[in-house]
Amino acid sequence: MTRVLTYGTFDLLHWGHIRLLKRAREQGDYLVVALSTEEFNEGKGKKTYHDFATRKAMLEAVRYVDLVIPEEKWDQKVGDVKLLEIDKVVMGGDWEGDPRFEVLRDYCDVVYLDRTEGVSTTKIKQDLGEGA
Ligand code: C2G
Repeated sequence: MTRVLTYGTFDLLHWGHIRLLKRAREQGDYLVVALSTEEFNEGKGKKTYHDFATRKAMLEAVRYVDLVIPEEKWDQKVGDVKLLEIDKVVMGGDWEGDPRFEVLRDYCDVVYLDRTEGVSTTKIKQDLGEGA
Protein backbone atom coordinates (compact mmCIF):
# COMPACT_ATOMS: atom_id res chain seq x y z
CA MET A 1 0.00 0.00 0.00
CA THR A 2 1.53 3.30 -1.13
CA ARG A 3 0.83 6.09 1.36
CA VAL A 4 0.90 9.64 0.00
CA LEU A 5 1.12 12.94 1.93
CA THR A 6 0.56 16.51 0.77
CA TYR A 7 0.56 19.89 2.56
CA GLY A 8 -1.50 22.99 1.99
CA THR A 9 -3.92 25.69 3.08
CA PHE A 10 -6.76 24.69 0.73
CA ASP A 11 -8.76 27.85 1.41
CA LEU A 12 -11.81 28.50 -0.82
CA LEU A 13 -11.34 25.00 -2.26
CA HIS A 14 -11.09 25.31 -6.04
CA TRP A 15 -10.37 23.26 -9.18
CA GLY A 16 -6.62 23.62 -8.82
CA HIS A 17 -6.79 22.07 -5.36
CA ILE A 18 -9.10 19.27 -6.47
CA ARG A 19 -6.87 18.42 -9.46
CA LEU A 20 -3.84 18.30 -7.14
CA LEU A 21 -5.64 16.04 -4.67
CA LYS A 22 -6.88 13.74 -7.45
CA ARG A 23 -3.41 13.34 -8.99
CA ALA A 24 -1.77 12.97 -5.55
CA ARG A 25 -4.18 10.15 -4.69
CA GLU A 26 -3.45 8.52 -8.06
CA GLN A 27 0.21 8.35 -6.98
CA GLY A 28 -0.73 5.73 -4.37
CA ASP A 29 -3.52 4.04 -2.42
CA TYR A 30 -4.03 6.36 0.55
CA LEU A 31 -3.79 10.16 0.75
CA VAL A 32 -3.10 12.21 3.87
CA VAL A 33 -3.49 15.99 3.73
CA ALA A 34 -1.61 18.08 6.30
CA LEU A 35 -3.77 21.20 6.50
CA SER A 36 -2.32 24.48 7.74
CA THR A 37 -3.80 25.81 10.98
CA GLU A 38 -4.68 29.47 11.46
CA GLU A 39 -1.66 29.89 13.73
CA PHE A 40 0.66 28.40 11.10
CA ASN A 41 -0.90 30.62 8.42
CA GLU A 42 -0.37 33.72 10.56
CA GLY A 43 3.32 32.82 10.56
CA LYS A 44 3.16 32.78 6.74
CA GLY A 45 1.31 36.11 6.72
CA LYS A 46 -1.72 34.32 5.29
CA LYS A 47 -5.31 34.96 6.47
CA THR A 48 -7.82 32.36 5.34
CA TYR A 49 -11.47 32.95 4.50
CA HIS A 50 -12.51 29.61 6.07
CA ASP A 51 -11.26 28.53 9.49
CA PHE A 52 -9.37 25.28 10.02
CA ALA A 53 -12.46 23.25 11.02
CA THR A 54 -14.31 24.29 7.84
CA ARG A 55 -11.31 23.73 5.57
CA LYS A 56 -10.83 20.31 7.18
CA ALA A 57 -14.50 19.34 6.74
CA MET A 58 -14.40 20.40 3.08
CA LEU A 59 -11.29 18.30 2.42
CA GLU A 60 -12.80 15.30 4.22
CA ALA A 61 -15.73 15.53 1.79
CA VAL A 62 -13.37 15.09 -1.18
CA ARG A 63 -13.33 11.49 -2.41
CA TYR A 64 -9.53 11.52 -2.94
CA VAL A 65 -8.72 12.39 0.69
CA ASP A 66 -8.40 9.64 3.30
CA LEU A 67 -7.12 11.59 6.32
CA VAL A 68 -6.61 15.24 7.26
CA ILE A 69 -4.06 16.22 9.94
CA PRO A 70 -3.00 19.70 11.12
CA GLU A 71 0.08 21.40 9.72
CA GLU A 72 1.29 23.50 12.64
CA LYS A 73 4.93 24.18 11.85
CA TRP A 74 7.39 24.01 8.96
CA ASP A 75 9.61 21.40 10.62
CA GLN A 76 6.99 18.74 11.36
CA LYS A 77 7.35 17.09 7.95
CA VAL A 78 10.04 14.48 8.74
CA GLY A 79 8.04 13.44 11.82
CA ASP A 80 4.86 13.22 9.75
CA VAL A 81 6.55 11.02 7.14
CA LYS A 82 7.96 8.68 9.80
CA LEU A 83 4.87 8.51 12.03
CA LEU A 84 2.44 8.00 9.14
CA GLU A 85 4.81 5.67 7.25
CA ILE A 86 4.56 7.84 4.15
CA ASP A 87 6.04 6.53 0.90
CA LYS A 88 5.61 9.67 -1.18
CA VAL A 89 5.17 13.41 -0.54
CA VAL A 90 3.39 15.13 -3.45
CA MET A 91 3.23 18.91 -3.94
CA GLY A 92 2.34 21.36 -6.66
CA GLY A 93 5.12 22.60 -8.93
CA ASP A 94 5.43 25.95 -7.18
CA TRP A 95 7.25 24.02 -4.44
CA GLU A 96 9.65 22.25 -6.83
CA GLY A 97 13.14 22.15 -5.34
CA ASP A 98 12.16 23.81 -2.07
CA PRO A 99 14.65 22.58 0.57
CA ARG A 100 11.80 22.09 3.05
CA PHE A 101 10.55 19.30 0.79
CA GLU A 102 13.84 18.15 -0.78
CA VAL A 103 15.08 17.20 2.70
CA LEU A 104 12.35 14.54 2.78
CA ARG A 105 14.10 12.56 0.01
CA ASP A 106 16.11 10.82 2.76
CA TYR A 107 12.84 9.33 4.03
CA CYS A 108 10.44 9.01 1.07
CA ASP A 109 9.89 9.93 -2.56
CA VAL A 110 9.10 13.58 -3.34
CA VAL A 111 6.97 14.34 -6.39
CA TYR A 112 5.97 17.73 -7.81
CA LEU A 113 2.94 18.00 -10.07
CA ASP A 114 2.27 20.90 -12.43
CA ARG A 115 0.04 23.60 -11.02
CA THR A 116 -3.36 24.23 -12.57
CA GLU A 117 -2.96 27.52 -14.42
CA GLY A 118 -5.45 30.38 -14.15
CA VAL A 119 -6.89 29.62 -10.72
CA SER A 120 -5.81 30.48 -7.20
CA THR A 121 -7.45 31.56 -3.99
CA THR A 122 -5.91 35.02 -4.43
CA LYS A 123 -7.27 35.29 -7.98
CA ILE A 124 -10.74 34.27 -6.85
CA LYS A 125 -10.72 37.01 -4.18
CA GLN A 126 -9.45 39.58 -6.73
CA ASP A 127 -12.00 38.52 -9.37
CA LEU A 128 -14.74 38.85 -6.76
CA GLY A 129 -13.48 42.37 -6.07
CA GLU A 130 -12.39 41.66 -2.53
CA GLY A 131 -8.73 42.35 -3.24
CA ALA A 132 -5.89 39.92 -2.54
N1 C2G B 1 -2.15 24.16 -6.33
C1 C2G B 1 -2.17 23.78 -7.67
N2 C2G B 1 -2.73 24.60 -8.58
C2 C2G B 1 -3.29 25.78 -8.21
C3 C2G B 1 -3.28 26.17 -6.85
C4 C2G B 1 -2.70 25.33 -5.91
O1 C2G B 1 -1.67 22.69 -8.03
N3 C2G B 1 -3.84 26.58 -9.17
C5 C2G B 1 -1.52 23.25 -5.36
C6 C2G B 1 -0.32 23.88 -4.66
O2 C2G B 1 0.85 23.74 -5.46
C7 C2G B 1 -0.25 23.06 -3.37
C8 C2G B 1 -1.73 22.71 -3.10
O3 C2G B 1 -2.44 22.94 -4.34
O4 C2G B 1 0.48 21.85 -3.60
C9 C2G B 1 -2.33 23.58 -2.01
O5 C2G B 1 -2.15 24.93 -2.40
P1 C2G B 1 -2.31 26.06 -1.23
O6 C2G B 1 -3.56 25.81 -0.50
O7 C2G B 1 -2.05 27.39 -1.87
O8 C2G B 1 -1.12 25.66 -0.25
P2 C2G B 1 0.28 26.39 -0.02
O9 C2G B 1 0.04 27.81 0.34
O10 C2G B 1 1.13 26.07 -1.19
O11 C2G B 1 0.78 25.69 1.33
O12 C2G B 1 4.00 23.50 3.97
C10 C2G B 1 3.53 23.77 2.71
C11 C2G B 1 2.33 24.69 2.71
O13 C2G B 1 1.36 24.34 3.67
C12 C2G B 1 1.71 24.68 1.33
